[in-house]
Amino acid sequence: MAGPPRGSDWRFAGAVSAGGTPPRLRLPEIAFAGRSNVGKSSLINRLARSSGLARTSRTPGRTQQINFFVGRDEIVFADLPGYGFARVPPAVKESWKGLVEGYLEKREDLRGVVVLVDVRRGLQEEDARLVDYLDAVGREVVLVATKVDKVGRAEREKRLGAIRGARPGAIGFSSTCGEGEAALWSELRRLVEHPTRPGGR
Ligand SMILES: Nc1nc2c(ncn2[C@@H]2O[C@H](COP(=O)(O)OP(=O)(O)OP(=O)(O)O)[C@@H](O)[C@H]2O)c(=O)[nH]1
Ligand SMILES: [Mg+2]
Repeated sequence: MAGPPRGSDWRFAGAVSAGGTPPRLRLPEIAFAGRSNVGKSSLINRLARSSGLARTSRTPGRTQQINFFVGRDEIVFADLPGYGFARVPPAVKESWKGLVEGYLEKREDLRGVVVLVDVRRGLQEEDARLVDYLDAVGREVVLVATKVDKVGRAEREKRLGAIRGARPGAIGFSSTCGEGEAALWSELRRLVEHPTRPGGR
């Protein structure tokens, strides 16, 4: 990558719902996962410098599909549906699991998964379970603690310290002010240019 793709370098490249087939893009891919409303789509828009690329919303759990975005025919971002929202019927939970686990296990060009947590909440049970699962299936994980603009400096350092105790190298991020953007891009560049198993076969 010469530099991060920006703005009009990006395009929507399709979506997949439970039971469907994801688009074949044949480019190094990074997925973004985390609780509903944690800020996955906002982070994608920030990294892409394209405000309307991924749809953001105040209503958690609206999207039950994986959306794919291509940046300059060099990299793909996959926006995964969020988990952890209250009052979902078991059938929806099952279809989420089937869609996301099938994707995470089988997607050939997947180079790594950015797992987002809210800096104020840290790693909750479902987040820790996802990270353990990704470690177990051999996927690279980049942990991002987002919405750091919502807490003061002292509080932020304390919370980031706790999160880094569980996952050294976790990146503090804000989609609002752009903190952590360069650090995250440099991790993504590493995953794209120096792939490890299983994405880099
Ligand atoms: N202050 C602040 N607000 C944020 C940040 N990131 C996201 N938000 C807000 O949090 C809400 C949810 O953001 P989304 O990006 O839609 O979250 P999501 O993880 O994609 O949610 P789902 O697609 O439902 O799983 C929106 O109101 C965003 O504006 C951030 O870094 N700082
Ligand atoms: Mg979203």
